[in-house]
Amino acid sequence: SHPLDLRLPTPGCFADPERAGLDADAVFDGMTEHLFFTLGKLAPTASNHDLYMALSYAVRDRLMTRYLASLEAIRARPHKTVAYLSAEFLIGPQLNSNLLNLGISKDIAEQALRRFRIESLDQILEVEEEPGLGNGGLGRLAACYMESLASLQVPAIGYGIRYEFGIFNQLIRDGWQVEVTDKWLKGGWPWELPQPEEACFVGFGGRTESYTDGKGNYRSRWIPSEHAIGIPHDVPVLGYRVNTCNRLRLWRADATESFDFYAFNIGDYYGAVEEKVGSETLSKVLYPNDGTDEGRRLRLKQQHFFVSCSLQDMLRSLGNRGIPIEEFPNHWTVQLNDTHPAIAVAELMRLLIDEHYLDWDTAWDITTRSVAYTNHTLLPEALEKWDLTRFRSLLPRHLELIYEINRRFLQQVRLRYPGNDAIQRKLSIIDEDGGKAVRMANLATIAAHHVNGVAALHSDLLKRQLMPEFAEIWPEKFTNVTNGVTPRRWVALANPALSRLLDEHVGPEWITNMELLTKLEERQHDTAFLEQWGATKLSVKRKLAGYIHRQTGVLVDPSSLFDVQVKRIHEYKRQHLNALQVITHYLRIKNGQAEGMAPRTVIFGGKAAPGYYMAKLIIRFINGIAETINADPDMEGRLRVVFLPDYNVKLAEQIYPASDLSEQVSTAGKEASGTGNMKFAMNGALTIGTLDGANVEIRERVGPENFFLFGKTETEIMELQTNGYRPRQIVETLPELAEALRLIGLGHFSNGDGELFRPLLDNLTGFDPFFVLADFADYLRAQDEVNQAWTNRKQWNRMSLLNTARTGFFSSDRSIQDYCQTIWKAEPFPVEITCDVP
Ligand code: GL7
Repeated sequence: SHPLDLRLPTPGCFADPERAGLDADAVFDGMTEHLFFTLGKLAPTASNHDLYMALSYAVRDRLMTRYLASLEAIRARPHKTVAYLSAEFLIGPQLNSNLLNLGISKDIAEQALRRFRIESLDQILEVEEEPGLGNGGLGRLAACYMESLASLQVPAIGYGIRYEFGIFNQLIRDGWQVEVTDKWLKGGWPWELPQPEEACFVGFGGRTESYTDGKGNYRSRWIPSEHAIGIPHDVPVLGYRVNTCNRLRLWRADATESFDFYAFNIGDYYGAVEEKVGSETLSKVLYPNDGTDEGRRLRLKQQHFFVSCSLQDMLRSLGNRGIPIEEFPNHWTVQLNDTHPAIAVAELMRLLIDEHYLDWDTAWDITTRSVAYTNHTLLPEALEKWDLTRFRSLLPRHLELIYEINRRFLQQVRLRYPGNDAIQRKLSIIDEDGGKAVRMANLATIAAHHVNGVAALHSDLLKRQLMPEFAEIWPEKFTNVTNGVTPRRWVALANPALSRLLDEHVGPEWITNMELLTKLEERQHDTAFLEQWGATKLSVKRKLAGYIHRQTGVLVDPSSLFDVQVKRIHEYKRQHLNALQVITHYLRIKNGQAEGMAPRTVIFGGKAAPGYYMAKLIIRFINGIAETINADPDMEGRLRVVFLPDYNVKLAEQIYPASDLSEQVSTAGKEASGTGNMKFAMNGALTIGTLDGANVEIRERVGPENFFLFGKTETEIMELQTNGYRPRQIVETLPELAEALRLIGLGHFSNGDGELFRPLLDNLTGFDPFFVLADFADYLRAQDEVNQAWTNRKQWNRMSLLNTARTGFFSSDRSIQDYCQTIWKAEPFPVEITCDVP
């Protein structure tokens, strides 16, 4: 047994890891102290969760010097800081990533853990709850960007919402998705630092009035009817092996007071309680929609809440440092992650004009020099529009400001296109067709100094299809920054086996310079190395096979081809296209036409928005197919289908490294970028995909011979749409498809219930809005190619190696460098720490 040792840890810099408190003894000491003092536990009775908490606190202690030094560096020598505004930050588990970025190896952590009788770090990582503060790609992108900003030593702050309940947990019951509340805070979350003294007030509702100020100026003021308080909860974001530790500032809403005493005195007790409850529910729950706008009033309230707090915080920090407000654009560059924070345009104008008494032109100049906007989707159902009446009732002053912004802008449009009423109607912030509404994308585009799409194709379509008139007025405003993902989480942490191989053959610098991976190409004909490459993949697949068995009871063969589609369930992402292909595969085996078909394990994962009926039916469909196929003795050793429940960051970290084939099969023109596609390719999976989003660039980089392309192009899809598309005719020409649809209609995958999947069948054979059937034959052809390639394993391993070697471009470090150079004009600012300062 080990006696308690109460020495304080000495966090420091990397020059001297011993003194920096990053060795096993120091980690053990830190854990011991936190177990005793912070958690009130004795080591012999500590649970794995206690030890997780203790290790997390010990690790967090070791971030503090860097975190405080980073904040102090900016205060002492102001540098331009990136403010990344996002309604979602899907940051994933924190412990392992902080260990990695600090430089506490798994071995050191395990030396410390063994003294608590824990053999492996994984046992402790397993109990960590991840904060699901995002839906999918958009939220995860924000998290990768925060990590890369810190690793590149760029001063940055992420601003968002600390939802009490994140994205729901998904259960599968009788093949259906069941949603369960995500109580991620229940065990205590050790990674946040609440800062109640930096709280901000936010108003809602009420009315505006005009008045004349002391200088005889005509002004407006807002008298809100309701308030909320935002309490910052800060999460340190450490860069990889650097001193920069930025801050993710998440706002939690609190009621302004425990009682409205006036209402209380006049006897309206319930009215008083209502305000309290109303403001407390503001940050209660994340809306579980991925790329669909529901126009809910509470969501607009959430948006205004976190945006207002964040802008007030930025202005206050200038004030604290004695920097004049006119300098705002030199100190802050404000990035709007989609239109969710677009109310920032009006709120910044309001703060500058109403609360800091600037004139319109100065305020507009400051706003437009600070704000930039990233568009993440072209889908019309995702473009946020707020009903005008509702908007006015919640944000009356903002609506006045938006009218004035619009009036001035439309005047410019009028001068440029005299008499062109159609253009004015299209560009106006106010939608006048049907019920009047505020179009947030137009507001963001008019104010932003840059508007960017998230992949080359998407940015091009944004300019040519969604906003051609804006692009004509401001050609220089529109630009592209192709998305990226952080190699720390998605390669180093998720795939230690591959990382060791890369360290050995490329050198450990790949982790901050992914372009170095091209060095792997030297090995592409080295038989022994290719075998090692394949063996590494197999070892990771064994781990996933174990997980699949534990979770679903299905036994899968690790040497079979792991064919994977994990992402939110959406019709445009076409999980049903993949499912139909599985049925064809099944039928070929059944009909004795499967000679030469390699054993496959088809893996699906993803959540459906709770109100998205068709997506939920697709989940039921996949589970129905899985049940039928996995129970059929003829399929034994040949075909397995798995739906892994509750796809999240933690599960993703297990899946990407264990995949052979990455399914990226969206209808061309619909997926803005995709980022899972990048994680797969980096980890050596080959892609079967359409020319959509970043698939286009992935294919260009890995080489067309190392990518299984199929499907209609965006242009061809558009042509089909205009010339009239008849899916039923396609069925008539494709017997395998007809047979698959017939079986579904007979209830073959639903225990004889022929009605269950009727809506799906009707959708596909009626309108087929996402052109599933139009791409089906070509998809089968590409799947046959996959099968062919897989049978020559050496060749496959070579293609896999080239995918890893050539996807360095998709590191979020590259994306962030792009943003810094073309949009933010922000630069690295290394933080120095002297070792002897505790
Ligand atoms: C998304 C896109 O759908 C996705 O293709 C993209 O990779 C991601 C990040 O840029 O943004 N847009 C969107 O509204 N959601 C996305 O995930 C929800």
